[in-house]
Order: sequence, then structure tokens, then C-alpha cells
Amino acid sequence: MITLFHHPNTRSSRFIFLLEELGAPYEIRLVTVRKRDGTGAADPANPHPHGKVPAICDDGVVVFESPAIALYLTDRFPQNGLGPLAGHRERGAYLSWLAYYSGVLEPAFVSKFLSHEVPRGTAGWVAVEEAIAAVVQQLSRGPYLLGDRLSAADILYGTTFAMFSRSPLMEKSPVIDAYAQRVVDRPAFQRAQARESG
Ligand SMILES: N[C@@H](CCC(=O)N[C@@H](CS)C(=O)NCC(=O)O)C(=O)O
Repeated sequence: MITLFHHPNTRSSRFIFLLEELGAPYEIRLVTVRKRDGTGAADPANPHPHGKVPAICDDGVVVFESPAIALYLTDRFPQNGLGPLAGHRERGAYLSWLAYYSGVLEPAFVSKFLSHEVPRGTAGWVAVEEAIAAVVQQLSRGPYLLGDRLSAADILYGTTFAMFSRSPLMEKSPVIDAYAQRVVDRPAFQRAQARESG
């Protein structure tokens, strides 16, 4: 049984979506988190080292940080094919796009949000427009990042783009809009929404 440490309408929401896609046995443990407005507090029950969500616990094994959790869960519950396993030709692309999510895409969004120009040649990430262009290029292979099949990477990217699609952080892109819609149109997303509050 997987325990998901979750706070409603945060980055842990998409792991309810992933667990639903995987058909994995799970329970949701609601925790408090620190909020941008200064309210809230890290929950001592949450095993993430900074009290952030998501984190999971699988029979005593703790995993935190979104790409690590995505990879752990798709390896652990391979039956629905949500992540190519070691030895599969698409494994390299899968690992790359998972790492790119937290190493490039998120820092790119945060740089833009803070109006910090990304110093070329020194930062490990790029401007958000350049990152989006790379994702659009990857999506020329098929409806999903790895081609024909949805993977856990699409759950990270699709839900992020769906959230930012109407924000000034992202230029309008028909390819990204259609991709985000494709991801959130899945029945597992609707089931996850129904469990959002625990
Ligand atoms: N790098 C983490 C980020 C997690 C994160 O920032 N979560 C937010 C909610 S969306 C949080 O827990 N904030 C509370 C805090 O920063 O203390 C991941 O991708 O899993």
C-alpha cells in the first residue's frame, strides 16, 4: 500500500492522478504545508526533508521529489505501461524528460515568475520559451512525450501546462494547449479530482 502525503491543489494532486492511472493500491494522508502568504506549517508527519508535497511511503520506503516518485511508482507498478522499464529503448527518453522537468522546466518557470533573466552558459536551465520549444519539438514524435503512449512524464508536464495555460508565464501554443487538454481529459484525472480532498 502506497501512502501519498498530499495537500489539496498542489504538486501532490498529480500523484493521485498517476496512482489512479497505475491502478496501484494507495491511501492519501492529508498534511499541512507552508503557504506563500505566510500561513500554514510543515507537517511533522510528512517525511519530505523540507515538509513539501508530494512524498510517498511504500512499506517503510520513503520517496520524495516529483520525478523520483514518478519513476519509483512506474517501476513498482509496471502493469499499465506508464513508464518504460530498464532495458526498453524508450527508457533513456523517459529518464531524460523526468529529469528535465525538475532540472530545467520548473527552474525556467520560477526564473520567469521572479523576473530573473536566465544567465546563458552558466545556469543549468534555460528561459521558459526555450524550454517550451524543446517540449514542442519532442511532441512532434506523437501525442505524448514518448510518442504514442502516455507516460508518467506526461502527467507532470500535462498538468503543469494545463495550470499555466492562461498565465502570462507561458506564451500561447496550440501544440501545448492540445497536449495539456489530452492529458487532463483522461478519466483517471477526473477520478483523481474526486479524491482531491482526501
Ligand atoms: N521539488 C518539489 C517541489 C514540491 C513543492 O514545492 N511543493 C509545494 C506545494 S505545490 C510545497 O510543498 N510547498 C510548501 C513549502 O514549500 O514548504 C517537487 O517537485 O516534488
